[in-house]
Amino acid sequence: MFNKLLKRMADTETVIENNERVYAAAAQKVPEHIAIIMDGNGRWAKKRSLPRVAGHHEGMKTVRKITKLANELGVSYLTLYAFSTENWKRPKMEVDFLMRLPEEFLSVFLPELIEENVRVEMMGYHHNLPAHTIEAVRKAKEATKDNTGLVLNFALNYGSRAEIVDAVKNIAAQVAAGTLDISEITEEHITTGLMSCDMPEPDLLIRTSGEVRLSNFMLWQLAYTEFWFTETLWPDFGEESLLEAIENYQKRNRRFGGLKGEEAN
Ligand code: V07
Repeated sequence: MFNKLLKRMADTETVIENNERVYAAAAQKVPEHIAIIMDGNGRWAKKRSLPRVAGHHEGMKTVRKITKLANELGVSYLTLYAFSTENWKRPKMEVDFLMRLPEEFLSVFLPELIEENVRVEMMGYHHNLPAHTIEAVRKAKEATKDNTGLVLNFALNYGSRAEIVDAVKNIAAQVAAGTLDISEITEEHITTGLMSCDMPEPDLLIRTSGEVRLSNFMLWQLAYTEFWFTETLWPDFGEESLLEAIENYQKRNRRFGGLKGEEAN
């Protein structure tokens, strides 16, 4: 009885402490666009002698928590790397399971996303994706299209080099057609040819689980982004973890190649 009361007090303290951190973080410059490579779901499961898919399923709950907090903090765009074009190489059973997750996630959480004014988007290639997966995402996009809060952008069957090649092909076609001169080609032509063309570039990239690489994720868009790598596995990445990443981001002095703050004097 006494132990339970103590636990309850400790939990309440954590909630109060987190609320204070949310309030303080929201009062400063919050990253407008956060992109996350959600790694470590398989390892989380392995540590518990569970099948890898149990880790993916647990990771879905983290998506819910992090979306909610990002929205509360006033983040405008949250891009989550859910499935890469390289992930098709995984065992068929695992791929089939992953392709069911968008439906499962949305069947449980879509009402909540609507309630929270979140807009669902997807970035990635439709080809190869099962019809049921595309249909689930299409419905969610449709149901949330007029929402004005956080944009929750799932990178699904996404590969950065492929999208850059596509943007280049589009430019080449315009040159071949005589509607664009080579001398007129700018960065803007590439940027507008990417699937993220309607979003600002990410201000903060987070990768969980201790891997320190980009794995073909938003290579062009991350040119000036601040990086945050953490050993924490995605299913363990809680409110405190996102707050820690944002607090660290807020301490940094972004220069975009120029001079700002201290060194400018
Ligand atoms: C996936 C859960 C999170 C950890 C990373 C891998 C497993 C949510 C979605 C999703 C995608 C589109 C959508 C709504 C939800 C998802 C896949 C994997 C393939 F419109 N989580 N999650 N999709 N994982």
